[in-house]
Amino acid sequence: MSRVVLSIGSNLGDRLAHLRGVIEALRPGLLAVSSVYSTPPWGGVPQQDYLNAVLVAQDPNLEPSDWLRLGQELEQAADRVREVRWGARTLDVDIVWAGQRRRDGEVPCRSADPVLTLPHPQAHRRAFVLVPWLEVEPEAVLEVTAGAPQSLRDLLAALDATEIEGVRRTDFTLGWPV
Ligand code: A4P
Ligand code: MG
Repeated sequence: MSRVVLSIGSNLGDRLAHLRGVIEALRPGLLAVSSVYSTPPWGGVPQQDYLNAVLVAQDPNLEPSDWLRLGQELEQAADRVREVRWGARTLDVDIVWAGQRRRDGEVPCRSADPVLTLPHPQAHRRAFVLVPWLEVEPEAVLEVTAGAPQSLRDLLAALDATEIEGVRRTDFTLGWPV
């Protein structure tokens, strides 16, 4: 049993349709879906703006590695081609955070494995992740350093104001909850 926070993004082709495809595929396990944000490209590769959103999902049968595989299948279904790191893509699905449900509560997953690094090593530096995540989980915390949880609000406040201003909420809808 795991609960995950996913960041989804697209800046090639029918961007909104690519994001909506993820919602359709994950609908049974979705707990929350943020607004759709228009965001300038992060990472220094010149490319067109992205549409980004954050989802929270849960499934009794999926482990964090299953969510990664599912995300990669969705990327492939959107005809994603792996070219430049941080370059343009039809669909990017990143596991920002994962928690394992235990009898005594939920334990955040930590992993330095390059195949699945948790929490996502760039999440706290990215306004395009923090702004939509804050919208759906205002009380969430992220342990950038193990044992030192920080609120999303504090992490966001540490980013450059121009980067935060670049993340703009749109009127697009992803068809969730209906
Ligand atoms: N991987 C390890 N940990 C994770 C994780 N937590 N979630 C591995 C997802 N994947 C993870 O990813 C490379 C490898 O990372 C995978 O094999 C996976 O096993 P990739 O998707 O093949 O390559 P990539 O996406 O080009 O590289 P990278 O470093 O994952 O880039 P990101 O972090 O996905 O960033 N700007 C805006 N505004 N909005 C965006 O959505 N996205 C990116 C991509 C760059 N700039 C952006 C956006
Ligand atoms: Mg990725």
